Amino acid sequence: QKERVAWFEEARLGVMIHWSLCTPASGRFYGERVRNTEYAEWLRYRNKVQKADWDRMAKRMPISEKEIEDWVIAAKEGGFKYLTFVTKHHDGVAFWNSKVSDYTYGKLSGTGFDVLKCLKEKCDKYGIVLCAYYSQWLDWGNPNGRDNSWDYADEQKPGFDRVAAGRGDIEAPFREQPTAEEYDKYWREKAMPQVAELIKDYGVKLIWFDCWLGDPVKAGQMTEKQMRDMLAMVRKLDPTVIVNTRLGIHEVGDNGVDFQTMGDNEFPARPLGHTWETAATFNHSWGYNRDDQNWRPTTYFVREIVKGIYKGGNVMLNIGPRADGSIPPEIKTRMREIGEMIHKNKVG
Ligand code: JFZ
Repeated sequence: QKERVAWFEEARLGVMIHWSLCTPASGRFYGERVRNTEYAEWLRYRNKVQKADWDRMAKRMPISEKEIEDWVIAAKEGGFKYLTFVTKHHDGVAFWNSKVSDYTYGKLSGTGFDVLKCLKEKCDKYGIVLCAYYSQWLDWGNPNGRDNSWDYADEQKPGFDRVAAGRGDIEAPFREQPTAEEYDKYWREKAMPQVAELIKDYGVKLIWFDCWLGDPVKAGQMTEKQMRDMLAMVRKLDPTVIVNTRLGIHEVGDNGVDFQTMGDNEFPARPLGHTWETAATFNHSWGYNRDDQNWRPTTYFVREIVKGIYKGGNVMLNIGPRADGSIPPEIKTRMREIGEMIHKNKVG
């Protein structure tokens, strides 16, 4: 396990890229802001966006090799060593041509474009390590996934209100959560085989799983067996691939995962005795949100990086590109300035 994380500890700095179907909406649906959060990537859930409306977003996000190369160049110039791309967020849409599920950007956009394949080529070209964020717990696009009470509502249930549904105001109990069997079907038939594809077909070196902190088993999110089976599969496919605690397993070390994911912008008071990483955004939302223009200054991030390294951890900064794939200028400037401060002074 120590050997497995050596490259990651040495790398120290990473970038994350959230570019998913939320980007064309950029924090609003029919003029209404994303409800009760600044996280633009939660729009589908918060505003109860119906599947047909959501899927159409893919046609409003054209991208080419050039923008993807720009992501990697921005990482390189900033002195970042690895790049964690959101391959599937909570909405369930995969950004590679998955053979497991055709709920992909390539199919929905009609372009057939394999974003991850292109990104892999660019990362190889510039010597950046490709890593994958994968939302294993949540998948709002899968009928067996959790928490989608609006697309899969049971209209036969007493009290169902079609007008409220049209407004996007339907909540459970009009659709129960999937049964344990149904959810397990999602886990075995989509989540596990897709993660396998990421490792086998794209050679990603890190799987950045995602669920809320706390105990996922007690919270009824995933079973111990599901999480352990996922980990065992990753280990078997490629023993050099590393995994974070947001798989739902909090133990770091030989019997557990490889590093701890801290809360957003959170640093431990003292070194933890194991590998860890803090992920942070330049503003607040992870996906591009036109209503979130609270950009923190470059000096703030340089301080975060120094603090992170001083406490023995990694720092990963997030880019939320716009629908056309371009990096917002506010982020571009900050990344370049970070690179200048660190590398001109020969710190890294
Ligand atoms: C999760 C996602 O829900 C979010 O959309 C984004 O992708 C982010 C990187 O990960 O959000 C979280 C999950 C857990 C914490 C913070 C944000 N946490 O425990 O501090």
